[in-house]
Amino acid sequence: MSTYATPPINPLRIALAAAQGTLTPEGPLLTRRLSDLEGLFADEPARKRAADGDDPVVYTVAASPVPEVARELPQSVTTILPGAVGGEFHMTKGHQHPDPQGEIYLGLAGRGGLLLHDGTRTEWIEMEPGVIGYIPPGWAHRSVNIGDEPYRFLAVYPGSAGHDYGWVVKHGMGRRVFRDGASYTLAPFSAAT
Ligand code: S6P
Ligand code: ZN
Repeated sequence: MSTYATPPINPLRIALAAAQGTLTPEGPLLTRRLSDLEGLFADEPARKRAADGDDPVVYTVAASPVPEVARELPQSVTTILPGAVGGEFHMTKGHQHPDPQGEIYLGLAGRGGLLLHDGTRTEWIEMEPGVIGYIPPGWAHRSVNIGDEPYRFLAVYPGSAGHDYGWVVKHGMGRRVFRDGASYTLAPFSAAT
């Protein structure tokens, strides 16, 4: 049997309730409101007005109890509520994994998209229930709700990958995703005003 610097946790049975967005047993629950997303939307004055008003929840992340440590595979369920700021659809902060490792997303509910950027190239994967979006090592990723209902997905990622949010602030994400009638349009990335 192998020896480990950090002993692995015990086998776990985890129940995923796709309609509720819960994992049981549950780990930490994170809630991001517009006030947590300063400087991320193109129309920063619109974001600030809404944040200073009712400050709506943009997304939640419900984690399982599997820890973010080397060799473990943590999971989380992200739910992005429908809405837009200055026409730009609700989205996650976006991050790069400082230890470049792959990650998978599985669509659970609603309509969304997975925006990927490696500093030069940009990719867009439309997501819906049953679709796996694969994030290769080295690609920053952001999720966007392009529908009128909550968009929800399961993420599974290496516990030692880490999360670098500054990378996205510095490099952008290549595109922004705006409402366009009943659909959406991918616009060139622009700095927040
Ligand atoms: C973790 C994975 C997701 C995101 C979540 C929120 O590697 O990619 O669980 O953390 O979708 O996005 P963000 O960019 O705020 O972490
Ligand atoms: Zn990630």
